[in-house]
Amino acid sequence: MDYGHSERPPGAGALPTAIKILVAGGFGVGKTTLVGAVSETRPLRTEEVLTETGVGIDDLSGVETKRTTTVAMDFGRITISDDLVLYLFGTPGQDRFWFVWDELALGAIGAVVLADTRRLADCFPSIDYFEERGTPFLVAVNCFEGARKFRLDEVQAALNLDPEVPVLLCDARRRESAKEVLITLVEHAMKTRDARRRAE
Ligand SMILES: Nc1nc2c(ncn2[C@@H]2O[C@H](COP(=O)(O)OP(=O)(O)OP(=O)(O)O)[C@@H](O)[C@H]2O)c(=O)[nH]1
Ligand SMILES: [Mg+2]
Repeated sequence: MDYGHSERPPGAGALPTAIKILVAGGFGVGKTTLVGAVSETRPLRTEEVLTETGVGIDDLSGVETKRTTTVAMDFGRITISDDLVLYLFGTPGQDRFWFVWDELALGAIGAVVLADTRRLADCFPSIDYFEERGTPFLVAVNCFEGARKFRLDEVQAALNLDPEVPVLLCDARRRESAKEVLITLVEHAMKTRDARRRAE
């Protein structure tokens, strides 16, 4: 049966809004882990095994057990409510894959920048990228065991973030924690958009 564009079968409800979100940050901070933890579909991964070729290039300090790296992107989907579905795109963490970012960033309403406090500076390139493009983002500190615990205001100061950029702690392996990060980002992106509209 053809329901056309506006007519939908009884009980089908309105189509949910689909929102695109990027998950960025330095090498090995847990981007693939986060997308996998929240995704309700089997996440698409483009992992390649880390090989001898990467020795001296890929800095494995802190993630010595890491065996693979993302070469193109991670993709996952999460339904937040009846009217909101998030599509997640995890970026590759290594500098040599920067060319993928512009494609991935198209149409994204915001970005999660994952950070590891043992290697905080690794998220500077991601932060610069989103600041330059005016893409709303937040910083989520992925709490690896044994990582020095910083107060959130210390992270904010160390990264020289605008006060309105949300900074929160998360565990990228836990679905509820990752979901909270995503909801905070959507709220932040909406608030930023409204503020920009008012300023126009
Ligand atoms: N202990 C601990 N390990 C984690 C956590 N998050 C990720 N890991 C581990 O850290 C390693 C790196 O995780 P990935 O999710 O591959 O990181 P990534 O950011 O996608 O890495 P690239 O795509 O290579 O940049 C993996 O071995 C994970 O199992 C965490 O919160 N705690
Ligand atoms: Mg990855």
